[in-house]
Amino acid sequence: MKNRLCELLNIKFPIIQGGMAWVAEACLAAAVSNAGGLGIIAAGNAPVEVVREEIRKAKNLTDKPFGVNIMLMSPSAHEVASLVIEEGVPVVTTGAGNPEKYMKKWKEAGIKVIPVIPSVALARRMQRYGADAIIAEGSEAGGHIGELTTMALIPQVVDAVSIPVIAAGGIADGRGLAAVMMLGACGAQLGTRFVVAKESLVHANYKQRILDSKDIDTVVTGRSTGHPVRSLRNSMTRKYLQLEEGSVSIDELETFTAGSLRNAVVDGDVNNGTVMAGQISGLINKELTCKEIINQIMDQASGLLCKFNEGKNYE
Ligand code: TUI
Repeated sequence: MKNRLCELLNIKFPIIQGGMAWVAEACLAAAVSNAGGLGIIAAGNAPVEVVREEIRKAKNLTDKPFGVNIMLMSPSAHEVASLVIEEGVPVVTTGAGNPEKYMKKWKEAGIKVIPVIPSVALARRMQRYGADAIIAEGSEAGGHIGELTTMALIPQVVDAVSIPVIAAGGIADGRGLAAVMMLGACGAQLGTRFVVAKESLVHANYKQRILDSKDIDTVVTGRSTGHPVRSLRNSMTRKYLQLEEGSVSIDELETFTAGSLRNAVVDGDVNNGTVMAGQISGLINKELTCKEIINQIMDQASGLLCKFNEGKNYE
């Protein structure tokens, strides 16, 4: 299944690990890259020096390519945008905003630029600004989301651009990868699946909440603020939704969630913290190594895609 995405990124399998704030640090990213996918370090809201340390750590843990995700709403986004050039990071993904003001300098530095986008308009715009590929993320995803589902978004984006499209949102196994490839994607980005990897350093309570969750356990908060976020339902989301129904200001809502992702990921407070996770959480029922996750996905997807090629898909 080596395709033009694998060639572009110099990786073995078309699987990218999501750039999840607080979760996607050097150990997880290196494990994914060592298993043949593309590992990603998430800068999140971290100060630039913390991100630099993680990049250097990843360089010691893998000789394979890895990327850095820049969360564009972060106060340190601007500095991290220069850091990736200084550190010679081969791939940059971006989220939660439009990265066009940085794209020229990243391209000049030889970085492969892959923005995450929630709509056709933004996909077209990113291609015009020189993106090497795009990640089209459906609203099944955890964290900050757009409006469209993966099923509706992917084929429309695929028809609108000529660069490789990577699908994200709602994918956790080989059936998901095969399905998005049928929609025209060249690969998949997985977040929630890699949160529950052996190499993932998130608190055991966070992993357990995902392992225990079922299909309808995620909820979207923050629609009224313009920054909708999907996470597992808990006392934090219940209180937030109550506040959101009342006449609380956006500032107050944002203050209410400040630090809450860290509380869940680092301290394991899965009741009062924000447990960001996608709708596919209910499918995840075992902690596996990154290598096991990637090998299982590739075996399952290639089996399905071969069967389809042989015309046995209706059996
Ligand atoms: O970025 C994500 N997922 C995230 S970021 C995050 S940290 C955060 N926490 C609270 C509020 C906001 C962020 C947690 N999860 N996924 C990629 C993604 N990007 N989803 C949607 C977008 C997006 C949205 C708007 C990309 C571009 C965009 O452009 C708007 C514009 O400026 O034109």
